[in-house]
Amino acid sequence: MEKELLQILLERFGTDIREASNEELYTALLYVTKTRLAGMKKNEGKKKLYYISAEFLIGKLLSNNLINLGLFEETRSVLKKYGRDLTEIEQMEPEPSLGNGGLGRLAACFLDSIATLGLAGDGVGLNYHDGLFLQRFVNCKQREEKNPWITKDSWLTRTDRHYEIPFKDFTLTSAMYDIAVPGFENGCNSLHLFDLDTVDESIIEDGIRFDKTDIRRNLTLFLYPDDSDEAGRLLRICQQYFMVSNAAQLILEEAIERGVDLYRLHESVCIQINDTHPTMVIPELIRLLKQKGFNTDTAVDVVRKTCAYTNHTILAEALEKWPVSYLEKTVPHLIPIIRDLDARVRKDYQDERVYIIDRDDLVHMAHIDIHYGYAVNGVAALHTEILKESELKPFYDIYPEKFNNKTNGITFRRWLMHCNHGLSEYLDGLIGTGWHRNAGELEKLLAWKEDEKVLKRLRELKMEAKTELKRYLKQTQNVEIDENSVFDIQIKRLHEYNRQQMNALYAIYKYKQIKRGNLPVRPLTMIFGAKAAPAYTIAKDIIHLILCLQQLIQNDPDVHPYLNLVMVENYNVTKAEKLIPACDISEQISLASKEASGTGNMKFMLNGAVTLGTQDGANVEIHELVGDENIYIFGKTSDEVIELYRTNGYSSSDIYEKDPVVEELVDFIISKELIRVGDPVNLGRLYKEIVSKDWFMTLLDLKDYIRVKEQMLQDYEEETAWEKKMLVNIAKAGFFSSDRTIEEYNRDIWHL
Ligand code: 26Q
Repeated sequence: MEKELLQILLERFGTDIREASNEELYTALLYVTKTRLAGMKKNEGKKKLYYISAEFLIGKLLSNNLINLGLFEETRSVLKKYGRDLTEIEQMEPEPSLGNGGLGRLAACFLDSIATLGLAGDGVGLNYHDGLFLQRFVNCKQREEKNPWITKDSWLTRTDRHYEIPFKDFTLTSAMYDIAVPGFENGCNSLHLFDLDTVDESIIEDGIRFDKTDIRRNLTLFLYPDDSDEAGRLLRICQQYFMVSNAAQLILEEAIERGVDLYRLHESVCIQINDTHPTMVIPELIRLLKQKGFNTDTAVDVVRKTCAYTNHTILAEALEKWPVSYLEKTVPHLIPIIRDLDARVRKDYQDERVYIIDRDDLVHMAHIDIHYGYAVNGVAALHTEILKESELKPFYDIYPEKFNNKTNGITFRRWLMHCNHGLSEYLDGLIGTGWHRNAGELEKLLAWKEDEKVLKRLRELKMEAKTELKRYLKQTQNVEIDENSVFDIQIKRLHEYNRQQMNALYAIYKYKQIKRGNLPVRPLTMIFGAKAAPAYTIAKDIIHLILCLQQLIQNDPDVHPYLNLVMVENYNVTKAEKLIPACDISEQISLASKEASGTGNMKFMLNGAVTLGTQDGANVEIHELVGDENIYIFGKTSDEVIELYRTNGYSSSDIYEKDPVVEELVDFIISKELIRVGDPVNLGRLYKEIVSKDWFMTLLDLKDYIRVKEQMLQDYEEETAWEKKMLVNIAKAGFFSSDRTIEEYNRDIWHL
């Protein structure tokens, strides 16, 4: 490593390790690492997986690649020898902005595990130039800015694969870029990202506005362009079709190169459809096979045996339905195929609920996946049960054999080895390094459950991570936090079902308690991180509430010594890596039945935080693993919630009117104290929404939430008992390794 690094620094910058700037050192390390990656053995096998996804939230790659290449320690010590610090250097790397939340981060963890297990499996997606917007806070409001992340020297490698992608009025020529995906001490796969040479960033006006109709120039600019108007929705369809037509052409071309008989494609290829965004790959593959001489029956049959679908949500607004007229305006050549797929369904089943095209001429993308794929999976046990028993019941009745659960997982390489060196190295010393590959070995830690020294060391390591976060927030956002306070963290997409508003109401509760002289024994630091979709008004109002509370609390000398509230700007993977190791209380408070799985919950537990959560998604499985002692559960169950929806039995105004405690907290949203710092329009709208609608039932669980959180803060003071909870959470996290998840996908679905 040292020789290569010195050589590149000399050739490119005429400098050496001691004298180079951090930026020059980063670039040189990028080059050395890329060269090593290029020389790695490729994972191969008779059958190859293609994981198609609109998002790959891969995070920064330098450290992770070094870890997986087995070069991390060496690099760190070479740099140290010259007085340089890898942590500072990796800050120079821009974070790829190719995802939004859980689904995209899951895809990234899966790529790591697929490569680590030595399986042949590539990711396929889009090379968004600006990805998800960059979030700024101005006057307590979110402002969206463009987020260019692709620099001259990057992990992307341009390939010479190009495909012609036909749209209604024009044909576009794609270009494929690759990012290497090294397994942990194993072979390498690729992430293929498709792009257009004609994309033109200069069409972006102020903020993130641009001409949505200029497809040639805008196609791969942004992830999730605003689709509140028709032009935005047509652009989304064009993006999706561009992604899957490229994927389908790549898959067939590679199969032919490997000498595969296309009539037996399913024996050599498997396609995983990550949510409904890549669904059009099904009709597109059928179209391409027909062009190659297949009759329709055979094409449908082969494609059905090749594709599998993962569902990540039951939220109605996320289940994609496209009007036939939109497809007519963008990809009319798919319409006869989709109509044919619908006709086949109608012939076999006389149940409107399972049709592909409904009576309003809407194409239900998930229905295509379920009828014309061979497997359907949910992402946590509870979620899969809900799919089978309610959301997708009519399909489960037809195809019980297709449905299966694959509880999500996370890669421990990034979410412990990379993000928490202190804890990771301590575990190595205590239980050996076997857990790096075999996460179940973390259970060995249980042998130390009664060992005072080990328990104290866990607390010290948490304190070190908290101190590091304090330093980072001071440096990046100029906020002060107290490392001796309890760190209570909620980081995830801003959505009403995640109920950040409930956490904000807790902050109001605490604020009022302190004002009344009920002072906590230890200060509390509440940390939020979240982006709101640009067109999601209420989500932005919730951000406004949180930022107003932050100002109010930080400027109140009575309150600030006991309570602090910080919203981290532009929450992303890099920030998650700083926040998660430092967390004491992990907030997982979605309305039961709404969070398909959650994966942040797993990352926190692995780093010794204790969960405060509802009986939702993977929280249920965490609860089963750690037991009642080591998790704090509150709120209504998913059965109770589903029943309330079914009977229309929830009324937030009832609770608000009957319960003076709830009323007082909610009223504070429009109090003169808050209006003084905030905008009455946003606060008034949010107040009204909660009192008169509250679709995600915040007020239903509010009091139970406050009660359990108070209990948790009290228990935090029982030092040894709390340390044991930390230890058990770490020890039991092994099940949530994405290596386990991928082994299950391979065993039950892919058969690579
Ligand atoms: C749909 C239609 C129009 C515009 C956008 C969308 C859209 C975009 C993104 C719909 C859904 C998403 C993302 C969903 C997502 O991230 N789901 C999360 O997936 C995780 C991995 O399985 C789970 O852990 C989370 O519970 C789930 O919320």
